[in-house]
Amino acid sequence: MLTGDFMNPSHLATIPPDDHNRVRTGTHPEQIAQSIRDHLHLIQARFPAVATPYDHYMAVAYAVRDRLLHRWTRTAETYYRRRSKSVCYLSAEYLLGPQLGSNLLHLGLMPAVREAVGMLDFDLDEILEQEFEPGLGNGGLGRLAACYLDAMATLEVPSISHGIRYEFGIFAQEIVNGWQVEKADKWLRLGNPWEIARPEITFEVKFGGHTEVYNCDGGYQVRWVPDSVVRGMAYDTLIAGYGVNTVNLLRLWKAEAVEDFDFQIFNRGDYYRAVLDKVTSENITKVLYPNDEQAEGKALRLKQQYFFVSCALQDLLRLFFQKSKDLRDFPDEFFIQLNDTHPAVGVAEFMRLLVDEYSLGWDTAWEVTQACFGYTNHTLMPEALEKWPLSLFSQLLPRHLEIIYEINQRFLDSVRISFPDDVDRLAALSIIEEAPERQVRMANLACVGSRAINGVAALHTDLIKKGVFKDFHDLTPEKFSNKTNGVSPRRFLLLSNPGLAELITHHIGDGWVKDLDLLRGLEPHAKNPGFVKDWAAVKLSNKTRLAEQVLARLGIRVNPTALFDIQVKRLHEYKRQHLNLLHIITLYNRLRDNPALKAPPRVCIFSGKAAPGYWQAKLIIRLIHAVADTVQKDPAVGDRLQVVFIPDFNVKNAQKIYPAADLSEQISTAGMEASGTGNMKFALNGALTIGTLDGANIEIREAVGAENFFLFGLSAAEVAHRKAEGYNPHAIYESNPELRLALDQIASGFFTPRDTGLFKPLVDTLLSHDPFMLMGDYQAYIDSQERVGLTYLRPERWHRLSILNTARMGRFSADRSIREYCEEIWGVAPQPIVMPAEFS
Ligand code: 26Q
Repeated sequence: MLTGDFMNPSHLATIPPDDHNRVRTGTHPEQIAQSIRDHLHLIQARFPAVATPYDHYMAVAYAVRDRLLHRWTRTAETYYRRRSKSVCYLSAEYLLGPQLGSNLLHLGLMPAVREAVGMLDFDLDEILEQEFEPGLGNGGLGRLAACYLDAMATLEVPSISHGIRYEFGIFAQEIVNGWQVEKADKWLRLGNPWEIARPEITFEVKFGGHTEVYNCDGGYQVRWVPDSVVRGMAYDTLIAGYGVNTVNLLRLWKAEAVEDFDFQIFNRGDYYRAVLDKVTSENITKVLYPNDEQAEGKALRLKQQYFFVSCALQDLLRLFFQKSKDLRDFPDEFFIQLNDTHPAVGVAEFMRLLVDEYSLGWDTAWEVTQACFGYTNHTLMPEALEKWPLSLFSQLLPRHLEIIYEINQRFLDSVRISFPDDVDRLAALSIIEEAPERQVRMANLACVGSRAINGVAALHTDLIKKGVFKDFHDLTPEKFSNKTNGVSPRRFLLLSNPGLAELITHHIGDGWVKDLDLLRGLEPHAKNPGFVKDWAAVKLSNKTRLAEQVLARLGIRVNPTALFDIQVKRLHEYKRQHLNLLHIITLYNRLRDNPALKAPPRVCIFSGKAAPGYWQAKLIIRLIHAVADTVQKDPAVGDRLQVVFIPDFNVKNAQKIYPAADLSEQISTAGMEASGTGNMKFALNGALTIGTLDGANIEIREAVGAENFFLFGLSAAEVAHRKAEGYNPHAIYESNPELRLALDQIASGFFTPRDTGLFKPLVDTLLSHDPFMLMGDYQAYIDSQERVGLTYLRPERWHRLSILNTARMGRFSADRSIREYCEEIWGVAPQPIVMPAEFS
């Protein structure tokens, strides 16, 4: 009998809807191999005989992306269904690093993909090397954002993050005759398999023009009539949690021309202007500004900031209206976190959207805004505080300036109630700086508009409360808190140091990957000579691997058993790479004077980029090379001292460097480095630290114990005190013969005989005012380095300290940081994602 079941739609519905997907996104090596073949053939149009390693990389990446996608669908659907409160993270920078390796780890697909790739006769390690990393950030701040994406997804925290899809990321650094040369970073040239273009998700962003008041429902509303409009288009990157089903979104915005707008001009026959407008629009997201810690008042930079923030907030409101109707509920659905002041114009933009576009009354709009913004400060350097000249601001964002005036007026009126005649206080709190030039202070806007303000290490938070934000802290101390930075244990241990990860897992299990405090379980093993030996062997093999790369790239042969003394970070006078050089020169002089000196062979490694316009930083790079050459050529020191500069510090190179370090250099002038995160990556990989009492160094030292940390130098309070009482660097130079010799050598051209005056500007700065107090810390640093050398001569002890160091680094996981943000600021709870049975 015909039951007609085959015609019955409900019967069809019993077939798992994703059945074919299960095959397409299956995790058996055969299925993965088939998927790679399909991509190579059907998407990339390549046949095996001509496919390059890069083609193989693309095919594997697409195959992995397919497997991320159905987890993302499930995640988005779950958030939607549960109406989960989400974090919206706004950052102008994300320094993600290579995606393939970390995605394989997070999805648990490394072994299966390795096998699949083997079946196709490809080589996974070669494939992993092919990737152009998205270098969409300058340094610490951008990399922190990337570690936080990892932690949010791993902790199953509902989040959507927004940023800018720069066509050119941070420049590639080449070294020519010892000088830094910048090359454009064409990371998108061969396509980006990780992004999903969303031509259907676009928003218009206005610029310039004027505002008008009009009558609406018996009241007044303001209309902004711009003189140009740009369209933002979304590009999504999927961010997978480790060992969970959560896949969150990083949504990056690209600027495009708005054709409609062009057409008006076209019709008037102004073809050239229309084409020009297209170019101008697209310029907005062309290139990342390569300066950190130095705010430059460039119009294009403000355009970038406003552009991405406006797209993000419009998109957020779109999502909000999918769930709810009443904007007063917005703070129950979303929290918006500002990564520094770069997205702080968002406070004014959100007010504009609520008041002008959604007709909310001012008071209600302000209440909603203040309830859902948080601001993280990342700097103590006054020159890094963003300020925009009023003239520029009003030209680009006339409506926002009106809104800022209104916010400021109401805010200052409220302050006046408690402090009626305190003009200094009012001037310090004002969002508008009056002299020497009228400017909008973005940090003040962020503070006024936010419910929570935080620093990134205990000392940093203390210093901002007493310094730049003192008046805000007096007013609303409850808004302030500390959230010490953290790093991803997945990327900076599991992925980048597989040898150490395996050794650790062998002894304490693999729980540490998601609960870094479990590393404590290593402590008892520090007494076990067998374990110490294995630990030392892993370090040696990491050092050997780095030595091989140094030889291949630079032609320099370094001794892998020497002490690897490493400083890698952006070049900055406050980070004091040149203090490190003064030690190297002193050690060199001592070795020449006394070949019997009791000191281990050392390889001093530097890596880092200088902002292209930062002359002193570039000169320090040149000096590193000059010293390296001189030392290398001197038979008197042989392999007892070597200096190497590894060009183009980026995430990929960093992952090879941290695991090979014995000694981590964290030597900034106390009170200048907000936190530092490289310090955490080194220590997690078993390097001991030589450092000042600055940023997170202080907390690292507390965690690992004073005996694992070579402390030296003035404290932040002492630095301030010495400056106040009249600091005299020249007197220190006069009274210290070894210091004098080192500086005289630099100044007289000992390291650059063919250009003897080259480094005079550097030495002049040190001897005249020495703003970063190298002279003041020199002797303490040299003495501390001597202790380092003597400790390294006792390998058993060194490795035992190294083990304890790693064992006590649990607190510096980004997971801990994100948990604190969730519980103390965001009010967002984890939402586990459960896959339907057919995917399990
Ligand atoms: C601002 C305006 C115009 C152009 C560029 C900028 C700009 C860009 C990047 C200003 C600053 C930055 C980056 C700052 C940064 O990386 N700060 C670091 O943040 C880390 C994470 O919190 C800390 O660990 C470091 O201590 C801090 O220096």
